[in-house]
Amino acid sequence: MVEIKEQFKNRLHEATGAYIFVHTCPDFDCVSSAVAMSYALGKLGKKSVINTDDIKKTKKWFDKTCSVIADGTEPGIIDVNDFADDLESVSDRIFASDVLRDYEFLGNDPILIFCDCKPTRAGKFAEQIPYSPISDYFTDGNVLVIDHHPAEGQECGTFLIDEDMSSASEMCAYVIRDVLGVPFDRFLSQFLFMGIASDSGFFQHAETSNAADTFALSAELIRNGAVPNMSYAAMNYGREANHNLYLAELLRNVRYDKERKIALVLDDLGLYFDCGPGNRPADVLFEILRSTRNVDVVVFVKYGYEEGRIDCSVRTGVYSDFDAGEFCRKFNDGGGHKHAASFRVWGEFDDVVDRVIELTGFEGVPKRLRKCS
Ligand SMILES: [Mn+2]
Repeated sequence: MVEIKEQFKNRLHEATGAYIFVHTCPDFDCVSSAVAMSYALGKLGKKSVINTDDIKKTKKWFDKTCSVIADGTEPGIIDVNDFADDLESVSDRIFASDVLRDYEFLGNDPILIFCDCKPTRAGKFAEQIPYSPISDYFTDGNVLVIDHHPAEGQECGTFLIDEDMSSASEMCAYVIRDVLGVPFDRFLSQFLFMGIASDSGFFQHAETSNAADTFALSAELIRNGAVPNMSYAAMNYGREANHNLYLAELLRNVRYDKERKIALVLDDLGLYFDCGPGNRPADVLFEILRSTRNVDVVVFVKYGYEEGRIDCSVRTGVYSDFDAGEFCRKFNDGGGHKHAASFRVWGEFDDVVDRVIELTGFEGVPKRLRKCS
């Protein structure tokens, strides 16, 4: 279990309020951990705001988790209306603002909490902080980092970093329970469970080093109201039929290297426009490919949401010794874990593919040889 420094604990207790940040391209884990921290601090009378690079996605993950809390309520036992105020007040704290503001209601001694990221990975806010009205708060003692991505050299703040953790939500759960002393109610349990389940691929990435703690904590969250099957459904159900079309086309055109260790998936611009970026497959595609015999590494080069931007995600199999995080850090803005990482660059699609091929040592084979060997 993660060890929490005294300095970290003290600062959390002393702070009058908190600016909470999530990483760029927000996912269930960073949103859940931020919402849970905000909610738990609220229980202690400390107000907070959640700053996000992408309000649409943040609200989407937030709403999906709330829908589980609503649907998962057993009639007659707990009334979801009991949580209505909490839901609303947390939702109000997710700010859509493009610029950082100094909010008076956070008191005169606020802290900055980075959930699932470092100050440098807080999207557009990362550059703003030093020039913003909250720059005075941005000091070593005021910055708390809760992250399970590898440490990246010297940065501002007091760190709680543990690469062994399943998710930032798991780390936040320990902070909330053991440092803040806030009990897990249904709201906290569902959000924290969602982050853990999502980042662990519904527990399939659990490794021996920490899995026992992850499962024990998850059991505690389920006992306190998290709903596993509905969490899975909220994360994965409701796809458009176009998603399957996109998936089928990409799978048909996968390139394998000579030894079939690397599966290279190249996005298709036509499909991207026809099916819509929201229908582009990700997790399903990775699961199909990395469970294919011999495949060790899956690299997916994608068109970014803005013109000229190329995104790339890398996943590796359980037995792989390829370090996806190390590979992605060779690119500007790249980062992640050993088994799951990504980067984002600006440039030509084909140039990025060439660079990926060069750096992975991918040796392609003529198409005719790729037929079921
Ligand atoms: Mn995470």
